[in-house]
Amino acid sequence: MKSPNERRRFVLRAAAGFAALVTAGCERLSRSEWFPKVLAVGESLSSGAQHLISPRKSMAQEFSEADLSPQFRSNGTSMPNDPGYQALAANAFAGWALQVDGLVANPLKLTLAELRTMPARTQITRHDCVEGWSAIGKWTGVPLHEVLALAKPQPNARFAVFHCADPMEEDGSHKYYESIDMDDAYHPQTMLAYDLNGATLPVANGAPIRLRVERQLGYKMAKYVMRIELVESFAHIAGGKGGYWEDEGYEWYAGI
Ligand SMILES: Nc1nc2c(c(=O)[nH]1)N[C@H]1C(S)=C(S)[C@@H](COP(=O)(O)O)O[C@H]1N2
Ligand SMILES: [Mo]
Repeated sequence: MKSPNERRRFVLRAAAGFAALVTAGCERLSRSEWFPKVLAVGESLSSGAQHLISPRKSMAQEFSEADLSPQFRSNGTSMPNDPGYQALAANAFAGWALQVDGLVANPLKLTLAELRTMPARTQITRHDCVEGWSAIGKWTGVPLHEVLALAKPQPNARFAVFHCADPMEEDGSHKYYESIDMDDAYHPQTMLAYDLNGATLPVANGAPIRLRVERQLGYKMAKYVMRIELVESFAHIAGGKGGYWEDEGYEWYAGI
C-alpha cells in the first residue's frame, strides 16, 4: 500500500509540469519568442532563464484587500507530528526561538517577541501551488534582510537553508526544509511572516513563522521554520538538493 506521502508525491509530480505551464506560461509567453521552447520541457523556469526574463530585483505583483481570498487554505503539513513543536504550540510559542547560524559572524536566537519588535512589512500576494490551486493572502512579518543584517553572513555564504519542525515520514524522520540564494534572501518582499490576514499566523499555515519568497512556487515557502542555516553548499543536508521536494526531484528554482 502506498503511504499518504507516496500518493502526494505522485500527484505532485503529475501536477508539476502542468502547473508550471500555467503559472509560468500565461504571464510570460508573449514576452519572448523562445520561451515556448523552454516550456516544452515541462519544467518551471530555471534560475538562469528567470534572470533573463525578469531582473533579480523585480517585485512580485501585490494586490489589494478586495482581492483577498475568502480563506487561505492549508496544504502539506497542518500540524507538525513532533512532540517538541506541539509543546511549544501549546504555550503560544513563548518558549520558541529562531536559531540563525552556519556561515554567519553573529549567530542568533530570536524569540517571537523579538521578531515582532523588528521592522515589519505587510504585503498582499498570490500563492501558487503546483498541486493546482492559488490563494491571495496578506502577510505581515520581518523582512529576512533585517535578520541577516543582525547575523552578518560571511562572504562565502551562498544560500539560506530553512529547517522546519515537521517530519515528513511517520517515523519522525525527513523534516521539511527549503533553501533560497542570497539574491532572494535580500529581496525586499522575502520575509518571515508571523501574521496572516491581520491575525496571528495559524498553525495550519506555519506558526510561529513561515517564509514568504514571493517570486517562487508554494513549496519554497517553508512553514514551521525553526532554524536558518547559512551555507556555501547543500552537500551536508539531507539529500543534498536544497529542499525536501527537491530531494524528490523538484526544481530547486521554482520561478513563477
Ligand atoms: N514545513 C512545511 N512547509 C511547507 C509545506 C509543508 O508541508 N511543510 N508545504 C509547502 C507547500 S507544497 C505549499 S503549497 C505551502 C502551503 O502553505 P499553506 O499551508 O499556508 O497553504 O507550504 C509549503 N511549505
Ligand atoms: Mo504546494
